[in-house]
Amino acid sequence: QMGLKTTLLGKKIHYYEEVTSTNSTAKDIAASEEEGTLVIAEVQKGGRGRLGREWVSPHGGIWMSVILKPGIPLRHASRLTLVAGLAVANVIRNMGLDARIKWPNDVRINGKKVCGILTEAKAEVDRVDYVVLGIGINVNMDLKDIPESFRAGSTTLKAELGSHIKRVSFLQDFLFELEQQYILFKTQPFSHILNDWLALSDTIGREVKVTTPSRIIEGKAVGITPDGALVIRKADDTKEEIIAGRCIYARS
Ligand code: BT5
Repeated sequence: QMGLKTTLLGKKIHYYEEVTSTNSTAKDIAASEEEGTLVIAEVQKGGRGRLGREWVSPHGGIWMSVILKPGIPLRHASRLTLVAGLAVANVIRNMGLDARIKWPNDVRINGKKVCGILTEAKAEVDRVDYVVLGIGINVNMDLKDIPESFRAGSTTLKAELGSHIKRVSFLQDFLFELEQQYILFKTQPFSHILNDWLALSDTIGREVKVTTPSRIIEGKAVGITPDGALVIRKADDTKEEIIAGRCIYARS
């Protein structure tokens, strides 16, 4: 009924007017669902970012979670964040907007965040049972729908394009693109996706400050490891790899 162009993603869709978090709902049902099942909601009351941060999710956005069962080692799960970021950036670029990816999980237009990705996985020993890929895209909201404290750093597709977006056709295009990237992820060396990701990322070459729960690392982002960790060259010329953290550009 959605006219999807995919064979795997969205074969089954759980649609809600309102949930706490589509990622939480998806995790609750993931064990008994097939790969590709989607949870999508009009509004999230407790949308989550990483490390307990809030994700504002009013009417007009696309708040969704995809259940995947790639059978990969847990240490590779964060690669799917990059896969999803690449798919989002590609679809937005096809609309004529200059979407860029900020490591690890933001898609931005003109330096403003339009999408965030939250990847959560459950693993038995080292194999993932499932991965829940949570994707939030600011589509048709007005900037005033975003609370003032987040507004400066955020944007929406409507604000950038100057017109209303048809969410269903956007979702069809996005799921198609995500499925293509996911197939490449499963069949090709990850370096292929990483190369495409690097071409759209604006993080490498920047002076950055990355915050993790235990420390802050400052330096120049000089590369990305095969697993998607950010490589930072610090002032003392030593290098450090960070698999997860919040990245701030020193000058943006
Ligand atoms: C993220 O976290 O960017 C991951 C967001 C994932 C959201 C999706 S929606 C569907 C699924 N269900 C969920 O509950 N979550 C996922 P992080 O990198 O930690 O960034 C969070 C920060 O982004 C916040 O601290 C704010 O500064 C900012 N922010 C919050 N809401 C925003 C919005 N709608 N647009 C732009 N920025 C926002």
